[in-house]
Amino acid sequence: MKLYLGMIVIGGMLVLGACSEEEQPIVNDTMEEEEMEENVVEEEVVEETETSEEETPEEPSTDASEATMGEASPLLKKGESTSFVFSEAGEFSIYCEPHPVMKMNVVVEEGAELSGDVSLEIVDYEFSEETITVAPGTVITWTNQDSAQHNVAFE
Ligand SMILES: [Cu+2]
Repeated sequence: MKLYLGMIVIGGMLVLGACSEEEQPIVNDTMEEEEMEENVVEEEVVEETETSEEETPEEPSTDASEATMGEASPLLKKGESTSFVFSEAGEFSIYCEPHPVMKMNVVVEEGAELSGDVSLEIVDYEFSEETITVAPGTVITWTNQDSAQHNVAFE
């Protein structure tokens, strides 16, 4: 009799285990991706940072606008990015509109080592490079890794 009860208990645990495993994918399917991302931002889940980093490198050069004085990107939420093309040689002072203390410089110079697509980050209220020298035609993409919103603005 004891053995029989034991079997029932084990059987019940197996069924429960199977159910809880099945429930997770169903919940994920019904939640829209946008809602999930918003939840992540609000809850500030540290583990999810890796996921947003993986999503980052997606065709940086497609919607890049020309780097021009007075130009500014929209505010970037965590994980969002913005790209600018630096076609003209010269020096560009960049800052963040909500936090003007955040500054960096882009020097565009013929023959510079960096060219093509360059990725920078905005982390802990700082641009990941203070000064960066790139060749004309370089596309720089900034990705915000902070929960606070930042942008990329040209003086
Ligand atoms: Cu900022």
